[in-house]
Amino acid sequence: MTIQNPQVFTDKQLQRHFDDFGFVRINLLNLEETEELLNSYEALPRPRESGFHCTMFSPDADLKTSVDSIIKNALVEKLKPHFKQHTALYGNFMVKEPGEESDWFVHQDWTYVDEAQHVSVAVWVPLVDLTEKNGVLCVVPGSQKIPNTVRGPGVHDPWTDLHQVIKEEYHEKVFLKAGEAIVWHHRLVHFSPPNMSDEPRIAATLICTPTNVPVYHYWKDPLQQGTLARKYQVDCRFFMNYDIVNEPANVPFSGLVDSHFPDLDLNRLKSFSNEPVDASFVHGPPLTTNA
Ligand SMILES: O=C(O)CCC(=O)C(=O)O
Repeated sequence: MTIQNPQVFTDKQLQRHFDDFGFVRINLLNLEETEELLNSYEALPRPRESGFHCTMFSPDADLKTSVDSIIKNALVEKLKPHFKQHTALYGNFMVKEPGEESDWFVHQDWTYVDEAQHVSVAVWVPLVDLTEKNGVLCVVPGSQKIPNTVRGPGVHDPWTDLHQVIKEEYHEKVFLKAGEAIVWHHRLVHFSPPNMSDEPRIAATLICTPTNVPVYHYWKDPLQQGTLARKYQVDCRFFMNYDIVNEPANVPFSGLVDSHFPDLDLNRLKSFSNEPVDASFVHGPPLTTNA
């Protein structure tokens, strides 16, 4: 399959970094804006939870809808100067409470668009400084170049055999400051270790897709053999009501798609990196200042 590399960013330097490594860093929110978003999170009527939790996995559609509008209000205008033509799909808070159970696994995000032609991104903004102790975000630079374009609940993960080596050594830690954003390609492999500090590590995230391009969700029935995934056309409302486990309902079915992709080994993964990657490698400071 030929994969196009459409432009996401207005800034050429950002775009080049994104094409090479699959992510960029942007100074997005100032101190006041960061605090305001943190206060909005604290004020939410939500259950007490432990480990890693995020609002998009909540069964409470009202909570998800409130979070979506809080995050869009905080981030959309700030992102406008950076994006050529991306729009916000939905927002979500991702939280690591202190403790071992807040570990979050090595993965790529779901597919949101037809990736043969389009690129979708996650904008992830920690509301506290990231440290070695509190669950820093870790990425595998260049991994977005691996063209497994059908991803979603139940779809086989071709990275399974590499999870351990990625966690132990083959990654880069991205020490973002509170209010700074990382924007990653949805195929970028990433994870975050547990939060072993005494305070929750709270982040806001916004999924963005190219304007006027259909949004899809792939779902594979875990009880069914084979590699066929079901494809649905969805929108923001879908994600406010989705429970992830059950088959998507009340959205147009767009057909069956083969999700097969061969399992990866470390040599294949390394061939996609532009530079040696190890756990001590850190990219420089953010590439832009506040817009
Ligand atoms: O919040 C985190 O630590 C991990 C975020 C993540 O994996 C995601 O947004 O897909």
